[in-house]
Amino acid sequence: MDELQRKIEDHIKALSQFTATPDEGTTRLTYSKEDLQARAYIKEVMKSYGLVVREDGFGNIFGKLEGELEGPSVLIGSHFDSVPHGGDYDGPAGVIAGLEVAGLFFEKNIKPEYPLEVIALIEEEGSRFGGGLMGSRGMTGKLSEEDFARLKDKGGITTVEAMKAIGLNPALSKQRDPQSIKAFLELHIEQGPILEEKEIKIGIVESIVGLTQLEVTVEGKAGHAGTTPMDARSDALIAAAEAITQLPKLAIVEGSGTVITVGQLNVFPNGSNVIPNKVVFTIDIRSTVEDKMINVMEKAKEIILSANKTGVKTSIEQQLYMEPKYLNEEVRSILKEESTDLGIQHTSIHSGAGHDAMVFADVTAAGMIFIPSKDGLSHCPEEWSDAKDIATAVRILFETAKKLTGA
Ligand code: HGY
Ligand code: MN
Ligand code: MN
Ligand code: MN
Repeated sequence: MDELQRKIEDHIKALSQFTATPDEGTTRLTYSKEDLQARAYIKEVMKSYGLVVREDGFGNIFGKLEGELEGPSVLIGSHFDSVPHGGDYDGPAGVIAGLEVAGLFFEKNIKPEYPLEVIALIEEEGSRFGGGLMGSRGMTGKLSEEDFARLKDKGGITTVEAMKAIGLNPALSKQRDPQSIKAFLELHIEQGPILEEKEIKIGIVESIVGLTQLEVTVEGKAGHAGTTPMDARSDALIAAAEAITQLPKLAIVEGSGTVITVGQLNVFPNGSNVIPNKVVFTIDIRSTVEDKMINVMEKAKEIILSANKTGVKTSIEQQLYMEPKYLNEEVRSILKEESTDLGIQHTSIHSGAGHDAMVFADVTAAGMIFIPSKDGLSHCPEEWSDAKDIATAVRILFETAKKLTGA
């Protein structure tokens, strides 16, 4: 195993310890104790590579290698939060790749013309505050300071309170000046089966699926499970269930490339002998075609609102809306060229997962590469990718970063 691969293995092992659910996958929620542990580790590695470390008002971490010029910077990294009981690679693989690209600049004592900034982004998954892509949306002005400060987790704790609780400075950071960003590069695991099936190690991401997230609240009336006649109930869970079971066919009729998922459902008061008076659930809708995504979203809203006639009250909050994105042509061709130069077989690929790169694509030249996911699995403890493939990606990103920073 070469030195680079060994370092990558060490980083993966180190970060994998920072989980709230040891032995049951990685659960690292934003501004949690586990976030703080991962944050400290990432900053340590940044400092060991001579990077100037700072955090913005959202808690995104930056490790900057100064250039001959003040800016704009080439950003390289990914997110370091996780889904509940997720894997060790979704996000961290990209942060680690960014760190090790900076490590190669450091080892070879390369001084770029434009600065290189390794970036570790917060709350991409939305597991704590809902919606997701929070760190990148905050940086690019897609999430206003007020909206950011208003966000609450399931326990009613706001972002600002949660930041303070772990000693982060909750000074709400303004959107970063887009002029200060020259490009954004991200390595990510594919989270699907294509690269593994094709036996190709590198995917150059061409497009990213559009995605929208809704949070639905259904309010009924609590009551005694034993003494309340069936015709005298307004049961929030039954109403929610009747609506939810109608959702999958909305995506199925749109054909492949359009999907809908209800991943989170909370029942209140959640007593086995109490008629539920409130249910809160999420709807995640994705499509490669924006019109189809909108179509499914509108029909889902109709179904939810039609539940009102059964004596419950429903409300819908849009937590995220991202249209499908094409990534930057020029960066894509550099990634292809550098892969070819290094003799690495690669293929163009579409992403069915959302990523921070799709947010940065609105303000700068964004590029993304994938490595294979074992059995195409992700968002589960079985998620695994080969450190050897991360090392290969680092080599491609190093050459690309040199080109983009004018090194
Ligand atoms: O949900 C997604 O596509 C990403 O993993 N946040
Ligand atoms: Mn991810
Ligand atoms: Mn993910
Ligand atoms: Mn070259």
